[in-house]
Amino acid sequence: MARPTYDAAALEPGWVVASHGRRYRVEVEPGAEIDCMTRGKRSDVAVGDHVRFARTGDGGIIETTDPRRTLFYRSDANRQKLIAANVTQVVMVVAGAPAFSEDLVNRCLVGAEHAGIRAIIVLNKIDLPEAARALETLELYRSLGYDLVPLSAKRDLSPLKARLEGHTSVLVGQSGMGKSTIINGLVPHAAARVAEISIALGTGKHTTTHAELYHLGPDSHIIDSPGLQEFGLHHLTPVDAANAFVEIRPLLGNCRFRDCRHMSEPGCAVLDAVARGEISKRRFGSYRRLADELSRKRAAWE
Ligand SMILES: Nc1nc2c(ncn2[C@@H]2O[C@H](COP(=O)(O)OP(=O)(O)O)[C@@H](O)[C@H]2O)c(=O)[nH]1
Ligand SMILES: [Mg+2]
Ligand SMILES: [Zn+2]
Repeated sequence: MARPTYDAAALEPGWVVASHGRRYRVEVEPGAEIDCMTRGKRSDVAVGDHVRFARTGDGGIIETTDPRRTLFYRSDANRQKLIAANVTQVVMVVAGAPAFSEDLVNRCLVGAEHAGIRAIIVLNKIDLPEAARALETLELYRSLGYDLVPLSAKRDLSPLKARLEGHTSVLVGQSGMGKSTIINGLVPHAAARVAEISIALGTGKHTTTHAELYHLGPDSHIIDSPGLQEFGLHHLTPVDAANAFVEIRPLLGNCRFRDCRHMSEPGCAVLDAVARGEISKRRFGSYRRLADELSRKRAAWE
């Protein structure tokens, strides 16, 4: 095994509180942050990671990452795209306008289930007339056991505040849903900090082009992430996908064929539940599209 090029005893511990590409802000103690890089092409460090870094003048080089409690990430055919490490809760933010993609909601939920992270859904902008239809759509998720929190970030964030207590949460969603508005409502001076970090990490614009962690209290933290257009799940098998749909999971093992794909097989417990109306057609459609995509991906590999 190659020996590390660093002196482990000289490394300092820190907490990654902002990331953009391979540039990171690492908190060494409350209020004290250092700009760090990774070595070479390494980019497997995420906001929320506890790391060990070597000082280099006024900056640092991240050498190791401590074992993670959780890792929330997406993936395409080529690579993983880390979103946040060590979070205990994914907060999916949607709104009535602009319209949100239900498939994207399902994919985020699947990603969270697969990573073993609790997920809740915030319906923002309930002050808009379009909220009524969105709420109707989302009742399905409440019936599946997901906590659904309707609110207006511009008026009152207290319904969400209670749910953030004691958690490290990551806000995810399409752009325009109100993630930054939520952060600005929760964290005083957040907007100023985004601007400051954008300059430090060289992102240039004052928009959420990087992920960033804010402290809400001693045990409560929240991570803002860049807007999502898609949520690739190439790290899952079709069986993983079935297990990540909370209403399909308990039926697995009840199908006639052990390797049932729940597509058109006779004696399929999942298809029977769909026919009886116990599993929603919308959710099953989402599962099918995902499982289809994942099995085509595997076929291409074989
Ligand atoms: N009517 C209404 N508009 C909101 C609310 N929250 C955010 N917005 C608006 O939605 C737009 C997108 O918000 P932003 O926080 O930038 O979304 P992000 O892309 O998810 O970070 C902005 O014009 C906000 O002013 C809300 O509760 N009600
Ligand atoms: Mg934003
Ligand atoms: Zn089946």
